[in-house]
Amino acid sequence: MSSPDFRIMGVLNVTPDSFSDGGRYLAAEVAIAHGLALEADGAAILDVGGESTRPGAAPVPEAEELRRVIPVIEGLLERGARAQISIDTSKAPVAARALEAGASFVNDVTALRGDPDMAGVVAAAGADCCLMHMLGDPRTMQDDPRYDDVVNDIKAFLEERMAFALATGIAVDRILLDPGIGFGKTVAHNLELLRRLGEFRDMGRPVVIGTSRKTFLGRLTGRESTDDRLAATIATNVLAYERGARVFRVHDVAPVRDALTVTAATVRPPWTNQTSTTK
Ligand code: HH2
Repeated sequence: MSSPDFRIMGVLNVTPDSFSDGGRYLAAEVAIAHGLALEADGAAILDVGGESTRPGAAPVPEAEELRRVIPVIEGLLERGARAQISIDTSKAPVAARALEAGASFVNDVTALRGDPDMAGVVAAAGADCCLMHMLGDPRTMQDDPRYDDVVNDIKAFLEERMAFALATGIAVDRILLDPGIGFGKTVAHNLELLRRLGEFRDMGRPVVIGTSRKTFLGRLTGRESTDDRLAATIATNVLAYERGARVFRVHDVAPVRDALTVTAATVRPPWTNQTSTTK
């Protein structure tokens, strides 16, 4: 197998109310074991989050968020996790503690707007940083979202956020960009973003995509349960790879990894078989 040109970011939610897996990994021990399993399945990044961002989610106090995520990061590293640890937070003190504990990636769904100290924390640590688009905030974002042109509007937002990040001392090669599927978007907006995802590749930074189990997939397929949205999740990730995304934030790492491995081998010529002659 040739080395992949994509990375899978496994979702490790340590929250009682995440939209698809809330509560399952609340106990640190269980979360650590799940993180190690995601790594064994092929996650190159583990995205540890202690505050749900689902539509209508209630904010979590800093002390509670720290209590949820720090033992999980420490435990993962104590058990020898080699995946890059990402902290999914919009609070600078939570990011700072997580980076001290061994995380090296900050996934801030507010794109450095939620906490005035966040950019400085990321810059000082030299951490990777995903800038994601969201319209409004999680409590209001699905109330009638509107755009002039969803792709151009989001590209302009990400350009502005990238300029801000650079101005505060974050190195350009630490920045990743994410159009924020489901964050203030209708089904039609999400589909247009996926269809035109190649336009984000032109911005010159790796594109992150997070469609995993999301509501628009349930709306399209009629699958009410988030557990039944794997096929739809795979379809969108394969498509996103083909259109240039290179980091895939998913709950179901193993099947998405297989799908992307085959997609990458097909799209990236030439594939040479170093190990066997099977069909
Ligand atoms: N989606 C969610 C959370 N964080 N980060 C990035 N960069 N991109 C995304 O699309 C994204 C994200 C929402 O999914 P989930 O973590 O499963 O749910 P919750 O926010 O309820 O914990």
